[in-house]
Amino acid sequence: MNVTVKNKKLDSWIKEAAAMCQPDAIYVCDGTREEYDRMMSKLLASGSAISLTKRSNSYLFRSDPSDVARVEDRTFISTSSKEEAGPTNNWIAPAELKATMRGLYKGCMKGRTMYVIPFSMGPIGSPISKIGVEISDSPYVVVNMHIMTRVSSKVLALLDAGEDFIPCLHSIGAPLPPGQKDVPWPCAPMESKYISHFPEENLIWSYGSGYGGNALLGKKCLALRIASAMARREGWLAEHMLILRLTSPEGKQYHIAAAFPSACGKTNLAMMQPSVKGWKCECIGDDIAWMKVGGDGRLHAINPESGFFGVAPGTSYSTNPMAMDTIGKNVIFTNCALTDDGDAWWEGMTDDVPAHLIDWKGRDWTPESKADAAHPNARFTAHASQCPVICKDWEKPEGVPIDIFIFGGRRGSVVPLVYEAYSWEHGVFLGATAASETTSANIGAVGNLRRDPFAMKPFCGYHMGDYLHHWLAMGERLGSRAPRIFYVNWFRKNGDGKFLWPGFSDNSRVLKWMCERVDGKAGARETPIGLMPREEDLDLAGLSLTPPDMQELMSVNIAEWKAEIPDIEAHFATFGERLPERLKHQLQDLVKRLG
Ligand code: GTP
Ligand code: SPV
Ligand code: MN
Repeated sequence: MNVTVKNKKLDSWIKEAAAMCQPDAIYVCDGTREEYDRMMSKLLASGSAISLTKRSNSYLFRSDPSDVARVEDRTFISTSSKEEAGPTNNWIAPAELKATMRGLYKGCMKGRTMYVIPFSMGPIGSPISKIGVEISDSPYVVVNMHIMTRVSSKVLALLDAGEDFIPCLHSIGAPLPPGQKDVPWPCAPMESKYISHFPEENLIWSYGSGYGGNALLGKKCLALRIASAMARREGWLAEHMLILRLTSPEGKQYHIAAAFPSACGKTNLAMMQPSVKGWKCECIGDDIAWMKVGGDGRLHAINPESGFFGVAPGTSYSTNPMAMDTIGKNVIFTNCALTDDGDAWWEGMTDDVPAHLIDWKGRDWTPESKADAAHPNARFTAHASQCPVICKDWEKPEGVPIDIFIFGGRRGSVVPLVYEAYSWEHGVFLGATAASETTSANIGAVGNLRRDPFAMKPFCGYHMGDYLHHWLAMGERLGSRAPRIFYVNWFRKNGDGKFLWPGFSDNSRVLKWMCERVDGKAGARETPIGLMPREEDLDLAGLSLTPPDMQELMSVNIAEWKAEIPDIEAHFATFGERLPERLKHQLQDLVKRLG
C-alpha cells in the first residue's frame, strides 16, 4: 500500500477487502492530474482505451457487449425485512446476500490492483457533503470517479481526522490468471452481477459490472439509494433531479429542479439555452439533487456530483450546444463510434453521417449497416467546470433555493405538454403516478410504459410508500415556502410518430410560463388533470407549430385519461397499507374531475 491510512474503520475495511479479494497490489488514490494520466497510460497500453487524436486528452472505451447499462434486475435493497425494501425494489436478506457475494468476491481481484478511491459527494468539507470510499479493481472506474466526484487526498485527510465514510466495494468480477492476457473490458456474466445496498448500515457492494451506475458507486448507489434512505431518517431529500437557474429579462432568478427518468431529458434541460428572448439559463447539476430546508424555511439544493455522465446519442450542436462545448476536451467516451480521423461519433451528432466508422463493438460500419454505430446508452464523462453555462454558484455549500419542481416522463400519447398541480398534495400525486416509456439506460426492454414515481423507481433505497409520506411531510414543513409543482411531457407524438413539440431550447417557453405562474403573472385554465396554460398564456413567438399540432399537444382526452385510472389503482395497490391516505383522496378527486 502506497500510504498509511490512519482512519481505523477505513484501514480495517481495506485489510478485510484485500484478504477477501486477494489483489496483487493495493493503491490509494490521490485524485491528482498526474494520477489520472498515469492510469490512462496504463489503460492505453492494455488496449482498454483508445486515444482520440481529434480531441485533446480524450479517450474512447468499448465495453463488453453484455455490460452496457444499469442492471435493475440485479440491483438489490437488502434491508432486514423484505417489507422495508418495498414493492419497487429487489430484495435478498442481508445474511444470504452477503454470503453469496463473499463467495463471489473471494479471490476476485487476483492478478489485479485494488484501488482505494476516497471521494466526496458535494464540495469537500461542506456540511451537506458525504464522504465515500470506493474500493475497485477497475482503473476505468478510477478515471471516471476523478471526473464525476471529488477524489482527493484532502478527503483522506478528513478521514485521517476521524470523519466517517460510506464504504463502496466494487469488483468487475474477473480475476486474471497468471500469464493470461486481459480483455479490453473484463466483467462477469449477468447472473453473477449484484448491485447491492445495505441502507441500514450505509454500505454498498457491487460485483460483476464495470458500467456507469453499476460501477461508479458515488452516483446512483450512494447519492441516490443510500442517500435517499439517510435523507428520510434525517429529514431531507435526495432526488434524481437536474438543477438549473433561469434568469428573467428583468434579472429575477428562479431555481428549478426537475425529475425525469433516465434518458428522458435532464442533461438537455439542465444546459438548455432559451429560445425566448432575454431569458438566461445556467446549469447547476444534470442528474442528482440533495435538498435541505435552510434557515429561511426554503428548500436549498446542491449537486453532489462534479461531472456529467451524459447520454451521447442525440447530443448535437442543434439539440444541446452547451453539452457539445463541454465535451471539447478531457473527455471519456464509452461505447461511441470511432471516426477515421480519430474522433467519437454517435447517432444524431451531425447532419452528415460519416461514410465509414468503427462501431461501438469495434466492427467496420457504413451508413448501410443495420445496427447503430454507437450504443443507444453510449455516454460521455466530462467535468462540470467545462460547461460554458455552469452557474457560478454551482459549488456553493448552502445550495440554491428551489422555486419550482417539475416531474415528467416520456409519453408518446395521452399526456399533454405541461400542467400545474393544484396543491402540494396534488403535486405529490403527479410525482407518485409519473409514467414513462423505458429507455436503454437500463438493460431490458425499451419503450415499455411503466410507473416510475418521481423518476426514483430504480433509485429509492427504501419503501416507496414511505417515500411518498416523506414528500407529504416535507410539504407540511415547507408550508407557503414550498416550491410549485408542474408536470411536463416533451415527447408526445402525432399520428406519423413525429414529436409534436420541438423541445430543447423551446422548452424555455414552458419554463417561462412556470416562472410567471410563480409570480402570479400568467393565466391558466382548470382541467381535470391540473392547471394548463391557454394558448395566450404561452410565449410561442417565432415558433412554427401548426394550430392542429398545438391543439393535440395541449389536449386532455377524457377517455384516454379514464383508461389510465385502473393502472394507477394497480400501481397504488402495490404500496398496500403504506400508501398515504391523502394520495387515495387525490386519485378519487381525479376520477371525479374526469366525470
Ligand atoms: P440520464 O443521464 O440517463 O439520467 O438521462 P437524462 O435524463 O439526462 O437524459 P438526456 O438529457 O441525456 O436525454 C436523453 C435523450 O432524450 C437524448 O437522446 C436527447 O436528445 C433526448 N431529449 C432530451 N430532451 C429532449 C426534448 O426536449 N425533446 C426531444 N424530442 N428529445 C429530447
Ligand atoms: C441513469 O441511468 O439515470 C444515469 C446513467 O444517469 S447511470 O450512471 O448508468 O445510472
Ligand atoms: Mn440519471
